[in-house]
Amino acid sequence: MATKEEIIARAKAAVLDFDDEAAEEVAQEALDAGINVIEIIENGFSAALGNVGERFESGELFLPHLIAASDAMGAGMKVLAPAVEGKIKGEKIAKVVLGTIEGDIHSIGKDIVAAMLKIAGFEVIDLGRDVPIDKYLSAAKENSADVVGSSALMTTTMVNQIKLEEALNEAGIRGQVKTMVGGAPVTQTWADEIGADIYAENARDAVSQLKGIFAK
Ligand code: B12
Repeated sequence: MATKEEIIARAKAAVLDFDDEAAEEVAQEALDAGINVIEIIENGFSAALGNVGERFESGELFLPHLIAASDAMGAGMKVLAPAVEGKIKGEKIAKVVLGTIEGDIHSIGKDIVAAMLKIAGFEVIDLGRDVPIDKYLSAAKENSADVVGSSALMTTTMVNQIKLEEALNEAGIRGQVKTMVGGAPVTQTWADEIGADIYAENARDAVSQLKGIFAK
């Protein structure tokens, strides 16, 4: 049987090779071998995608490569999804409404945050990507959410996180929820500037900050 390190290395390779089938296979093998899904996501798929992103930025790779790499990661994540869901038992720590902000279709980071929060015992209402501000509002109200989280991957869409703050205020529910922002261009300074309650750098940080607030 392959070791954990070998499986993680193959998960990385599947994304770097843009190979959906290999990603599915290695995800299944990771499950069969009882490897922690967090490790395969963070150290395998996500690490490889980070590498593809850097090579895209340096001009070595192009947009079709990015799409193919994120598709491969998506294929692997689909296989891991039931394991993530399976970990969700018992009483939830808090309810988190989460989505990628209006105008932005980058979903990979948000999906990782959603998966890690679920694993940690939070209920996550995942609204998907390119989420209209109104949809955050109705989901927050309907679910009596404790947290409204938004992801933005572009400098052109992070401004919509301001709209979300304003809309929650106008709807009179800003006081009942904590707002959480994240995504590559988002910083603590940005969160402070727009009045968001929580900024987290990555999924692990998001879990630990929310646990700090809600897990008593
Ligand atoms: C993959 C990718 C894509 C994929 C997205 C696939 C998908 N389903 O998500 C595709 C190919 C579709 C794509 C499209 C585009 N992309 Co693109 N893309 C990327 C890339 C390479 C990686 C993003 C990623 O997934 N990273 C991996 C994840 C794991 O990291 P992450 O998202 O940062 O998430 C982590 C943290 O940020 C945090 N986090 C994330 N969300 C949240 C939310 C909360 C609440 C919290 C607490 C934490 C948190 O936790 C996550 C896990 O640890 C980045 C470059 C980069 N280095 O960021 C460009 C990048 C974001 N894209 C960019 C652009 C311009 C585009 C396009 C406009 C390209 C085009 N010309 O068509 C379109 C976007 C169209 C649109 N309307 O949205 C630019 C944005 C520039 C800017 N203005 O800021 C970047 C920076 C590349 C570049 N340098 O030019 N892209």
